[in-house]
Amino acid sequence: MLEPAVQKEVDCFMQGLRRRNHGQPEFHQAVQEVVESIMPYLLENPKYRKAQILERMTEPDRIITFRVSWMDDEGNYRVNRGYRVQCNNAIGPYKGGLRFHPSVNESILKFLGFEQTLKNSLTTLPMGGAKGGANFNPKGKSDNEVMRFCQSFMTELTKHIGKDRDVPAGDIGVGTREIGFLFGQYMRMINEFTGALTGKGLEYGGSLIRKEATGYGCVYFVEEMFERIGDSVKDKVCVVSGSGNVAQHTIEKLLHFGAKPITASDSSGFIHDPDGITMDKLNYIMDLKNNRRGRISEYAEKFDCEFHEGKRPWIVPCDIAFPSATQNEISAEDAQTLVDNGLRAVGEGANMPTEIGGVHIFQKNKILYAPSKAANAGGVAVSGLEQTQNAQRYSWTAEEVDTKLKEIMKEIHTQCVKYGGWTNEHIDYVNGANLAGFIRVADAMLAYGVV
Ligand code: NDP
Ligand code: 2IT
Repeated sequence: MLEPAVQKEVDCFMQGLRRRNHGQPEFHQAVQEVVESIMPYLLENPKYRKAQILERMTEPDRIITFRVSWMDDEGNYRVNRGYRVQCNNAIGPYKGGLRFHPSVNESILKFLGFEQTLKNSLTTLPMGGAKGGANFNPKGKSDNEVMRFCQSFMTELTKHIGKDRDVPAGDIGVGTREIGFLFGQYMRMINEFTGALTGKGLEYGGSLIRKEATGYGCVYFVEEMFERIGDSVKDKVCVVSGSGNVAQHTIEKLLHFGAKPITASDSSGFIHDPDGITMDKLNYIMDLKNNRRGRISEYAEKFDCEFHEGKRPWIVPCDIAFPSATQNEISAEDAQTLVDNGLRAVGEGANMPTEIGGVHIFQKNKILYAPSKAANAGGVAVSGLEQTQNAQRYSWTAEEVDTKLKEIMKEIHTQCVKYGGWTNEHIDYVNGANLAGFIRVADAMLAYGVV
């Protein structure tokens, strides 16, 4: 609970933000979570308020919107809306993923870009924050349709990106296949081979461990939280949502650590495998999702376990929850159910997967709660390492990249402990991540004066 005077300031700021950004609930939510964390610090340090840092940080540098016309396999004209929201480049060139999903709109991309700005700051690497994408649904589209869409999208996006300007990567619906098509078109347009995208294939400038980095990093972070209290993720029962890039590599790293993942999901429902998802079963999921682009329900048929149609996995008792699908997938009610069932920790692989009411429940119950901007920062961190390797025209081994990823996740944990332990004994990782991420960007903005 915030002090009444702090709450009043939060409410006042949020009222203005809502008025300026009408009808953008996801953006309001992301900002509110941060403002609740940092307002006590801002009140103690008036220089940030005098310089209107919060007002400026919540106003993206620019929002680019464009038409993406393409032709489907039947020869029909199709049109989608493309975006790039360049939020803040105070500490480095804009950096952040591209999302292709029918739900994509300005509110979602502004929330993701704002989160990305603070997340990238936490990595300690020189990266600003951005996010982009389109309301394009890759599901059911042929490879040729996806290629034509990507080429049309990149024909416009090329004008706004570059290795020292803005470096996009993948997110929901954008994986190695899409990055290949996008990078191919980018190179055609500028006639140079430069690392203006990350998440590239290994043959053309990609980094080892990038595809694994978000899920691996999330488990490394949760292990750090347990280690601090003399425990470990080993033998813990884990409930994972999603079955895409982040979920797959979270499950893989959990298996390396001797934990027991028992669920996976997609937008149709979740599978519950009480015997545990093994490495063989995970390989089946990877083939199902990455090659055959099938549905997770097929897992239940193949391995004879339950499929819960239209449901999320939070009703299954567990020690650790790893939401790894999308935003707002854990409601306050889900959070309470998890806590009532003995939850110890949460590692957010997805961006903002927990509604604010759920965040408060985790905080109140002193759950080891790793918020997304800390827990899933491993993905963009290895993207940063991919940029470094491209700039050096050199590639590091998987071991070298993995070691650096572990070091970065450890450092993020250290920063969260430093800034999240200033009010009481228990580490509030939400406050820690928000404050640590904010200060670096804010201090850079202060140095620039009125810009
Ligand atoms: P993928 O596209 O590889 O996988 C997304 C998964 O989430 C799929 O299983 C998908 O199911 C499911 N999903 C997507 N939207 C919904 C929805 N509205 N309701 C239920 N399930 C849904 O994406 P990623 O694994 O890359 O991304 C997952 C999350 O992790 C996102 O929040 C993303 O922003 C975040 N993230 C990703 C990073 C990365 O490096 N890729 C880095 C940091 C964060 P279906 O196939 O049925 O749509
Ligand atoms: O949300 C994220 O951090 C990402 N989708 C990864 C961004 C990146 O630039 O690698």
